[in-house]
Amino acid sequence: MTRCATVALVGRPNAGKSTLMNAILGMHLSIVTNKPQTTRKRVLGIHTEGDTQLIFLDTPGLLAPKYRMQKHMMSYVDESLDAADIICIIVDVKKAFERGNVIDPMWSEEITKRKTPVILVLNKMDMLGVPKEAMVLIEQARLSGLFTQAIAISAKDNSFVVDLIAMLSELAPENPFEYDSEIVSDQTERFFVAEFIREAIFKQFSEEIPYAADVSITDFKEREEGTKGKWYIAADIVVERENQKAILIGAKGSALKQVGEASRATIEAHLGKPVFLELYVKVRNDWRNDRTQLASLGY
Ligand SMILES: Nc1nc2c(ncn2[C@@H]2O[C@H](COP(=O)(O)OP(=O)(O)O)[C@@H](O)[C@H]2O)c(=O)[nH]1
Ligand SMILES: [Mg+2]
Repeated sequence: MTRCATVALVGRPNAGKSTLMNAILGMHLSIVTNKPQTTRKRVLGIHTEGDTQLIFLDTPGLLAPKYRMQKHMMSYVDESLDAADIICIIVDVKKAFERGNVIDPMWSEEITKRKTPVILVLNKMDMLGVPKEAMVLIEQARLSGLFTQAIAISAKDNSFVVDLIAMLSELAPENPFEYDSEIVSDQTERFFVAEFIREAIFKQFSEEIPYAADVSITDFKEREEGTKGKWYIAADIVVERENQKAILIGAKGSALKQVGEASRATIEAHLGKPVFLELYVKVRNDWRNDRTQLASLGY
């Protein structure tokens, strides 16, 4: 008998959804930065252990959409919630404690309208000076009747993550595996490469640039094992305005070079191959609201 469940990871921006996904998978699959709205698409990660397969869907943080792009982001959340056998609501425990309420209108309606079991995951326990403070929130969660289970973890420190996995495994329905047990994701290398470049941009620039930028892989040539040639990858970094392009490129190309170096390191670690990476910056006026541009960027 095997068990298999699709698990949606949802919650506000910056709650630690992608960090948790990576902690569960034991690898850097979903990009993480200290800025909200880093994750823009659905990222699928598969955890297979013994006779249980858990298929995680990491999602963009819940928000009221202002751009067409953000509408797409929220549709990935909806689709993931619809596909889920189990929903994990990830909450920043410190923020919930400061707010004095663990129930958040941002997601409470979404989850009550579904019959799917819901686990409340209080994350960032390492940030709570007094861990007991979380008890109040767990009690609130219990009284609300909204959750099947509640658990307090730290995704960053990988504490109680195995307990969450055990909790999910117990709730997983009896099903055949959906994926081969060796597979970690069904998404393409191209997708992850574009994500790693975006991650480097998020880390390197402050406020405006990360949100105005996206990445499109224009060339991806795998080279045979044993040949000296590196894999060749070319990508366009799309921004909204000329001045953003100038900032991204920097004096004598120094900023873009830094993006290239940082992302190449992550890409090489992910692919396990040496890579020749070429980056170009393109201006695409108002792409975040443009249906055609969004489609070409995979939204
Ligand atoms: N202290 C602490 N920080 C965390 C924890 N989990 C995530 N973070 C940080 O919170 C920020 C947002 O994390 P991320 O996984 O991108 O959040 P997401 O937007 O929900 O996917 C990053 O700076 C993470 O390093 C945690 O358990 N403890
Ligand atoms: Mg994320």
